[in-house]
Amino acid sequence: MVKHLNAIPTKHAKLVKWVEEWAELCEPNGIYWCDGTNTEYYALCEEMVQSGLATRLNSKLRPDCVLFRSDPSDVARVEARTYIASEKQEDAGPTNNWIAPAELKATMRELYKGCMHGRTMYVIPYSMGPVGSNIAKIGVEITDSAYVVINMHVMTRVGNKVLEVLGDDGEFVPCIHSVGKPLENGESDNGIWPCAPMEKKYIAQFPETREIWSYGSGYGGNAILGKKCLALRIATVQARDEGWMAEHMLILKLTNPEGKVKYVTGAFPSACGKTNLAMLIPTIEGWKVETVGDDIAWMKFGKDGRLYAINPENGFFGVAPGTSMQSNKNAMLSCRQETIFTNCALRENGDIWWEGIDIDLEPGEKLIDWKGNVWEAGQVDADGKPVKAAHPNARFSARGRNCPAIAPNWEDPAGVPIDAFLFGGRRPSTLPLVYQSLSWEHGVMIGSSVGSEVTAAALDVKAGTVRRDPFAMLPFCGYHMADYFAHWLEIGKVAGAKLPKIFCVNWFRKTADGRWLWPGFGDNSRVLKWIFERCDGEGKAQETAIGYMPTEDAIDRTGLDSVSDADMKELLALDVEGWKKEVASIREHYAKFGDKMPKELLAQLDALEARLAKC
Ligand code: O2Y
Ligand code: MN
Repeated sequence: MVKHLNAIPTKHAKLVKWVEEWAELCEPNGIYWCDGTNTEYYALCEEMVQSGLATRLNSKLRPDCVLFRSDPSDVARVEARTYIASEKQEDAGPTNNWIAPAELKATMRELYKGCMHGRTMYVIPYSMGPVGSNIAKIGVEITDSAYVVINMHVMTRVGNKVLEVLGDDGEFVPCIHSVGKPLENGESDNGIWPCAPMEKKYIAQFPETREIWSYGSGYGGNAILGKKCLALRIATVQARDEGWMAEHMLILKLTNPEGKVKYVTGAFPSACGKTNLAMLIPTIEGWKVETVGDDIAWMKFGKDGRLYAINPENGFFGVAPGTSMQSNKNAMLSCRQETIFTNCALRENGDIWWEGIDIDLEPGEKLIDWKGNVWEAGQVDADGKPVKAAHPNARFSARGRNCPAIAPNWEDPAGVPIDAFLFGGRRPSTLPLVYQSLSWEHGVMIGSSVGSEVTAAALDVKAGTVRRDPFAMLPFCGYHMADYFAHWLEIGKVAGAKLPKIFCVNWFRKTADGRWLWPGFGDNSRVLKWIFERCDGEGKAQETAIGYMPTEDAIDRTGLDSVSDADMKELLALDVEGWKKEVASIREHYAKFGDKMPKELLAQLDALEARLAKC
């Protein structure tokens, strides 16, 4: 019997039995129940600083901040090792990896045997969403990583207050995590956490039994299991079965100069600036954007028929490189204190640094790079390629409450009523700056065909190829993507529903010679203003083959000299020939989903094609 290192804080017999069974298998030194207090958080930070796993940053420049370095092979989510282990393969669909649950559990059980030797097993009761909210869900993560525990403190709501809501027999999503077997001669002694080789890493979701098993990685979404594993992969299945929505969406609060408020959510594939949009500082006089969430939205119908959204998270797991006071001042201020940095570079003055932070180094200043090596500006590798000081997927885990733009009601357990859904990707051509769907079903078609153009170099594909990422959910949907499209259509049929309006935005249009047509960042508030007006049945628009488009004078360009009349014309032009190619490309994308593809969406695509033929 593995000993408990502190008092068991719950009478939930099923939970205690589950924890003790896993302890028997994993054989840790002891079981520690996390209480979620600051004392616990800082004690774990100090322990990791003392053991060499973490570096404490300069307490004047970055109070209460720590820096971690991961194994160079453990730096991002591993989609190739992520599984939706439903009983039937057809329920996982063609876009998810699948192994039969019994087979996967048998394989993983072997890996978990004795995997926590020499380590503590932490038990983390956590709530996704404000504790006690009727939209929130409870999970319990078992992990052998103190780094994961402190990240769960930042990203979720942890501890005894969650156990109180859970009571003696409440429902929870069991989540088991281990970084992998320790080295033969004890823990790694090079200041990084261990991990398993790629072929032994598994990030497994069991949708029918609502379980998460993760082995072999200590990084981000692979290990902080409340985020992508519970709040998206498991929650999409719960949402489908219970009639709500779990989406990969930011949530922002938009206030006009008269003080009128609208709430907007937005789904964009990775690297399209979701966090930047959620924390935007408007360039138009009198408008305000406040942040409710930057990554995930859970939405349920209220009694008034509107969709109410909560941010299930408690913080931001933001990508560091490229973040600066220019690109995202609010994110920079969010991570000034109480922040966990991972795979960033360390300055001589005890501050962090990354590419694109827009902070000049002292002449000749040497950094410690994300691999722990000495680094100098201009350094190149043996092939003459620049060596990066921070890993491109380096992260900051910052608390929501430290964001200067956080909406005062961001933790409202009832959620916020959503007025508009935005979809977008990186599309240098064809898609206009913004347009509005003609109907809910048309909007679902727009969401289901979201994509970003990839560069030929990046993916070994033809330049201009669009990588489709429907609803920005490709790696995060816990069931067949076509059934998920059908769920979106079902939401549109709920009796008495007062649905958000749907818009497609594209901040990434370029001219034929490669110049950006739209400045983006704070100037995206000008597009948000038009969306706000459209939600009120105002805002100048014309009906076109692809949807409602702003007239050329509809977007407020006051004080925006960089976008000429000709640029605006190009940003809002209907490129009929480009759209005909787009229809063909969406048809190819839909074909991947076979017979399960909802007929309504195929009909929407046919209707779009017919409208374009008339142009
Ligand atoms: O590499 C990771 O584990 C992080 S991925 C991530 C982190 C924060 C928000 N979104 C994402 C994503 O991949 O969508
Ligand atoms: Mn995300």
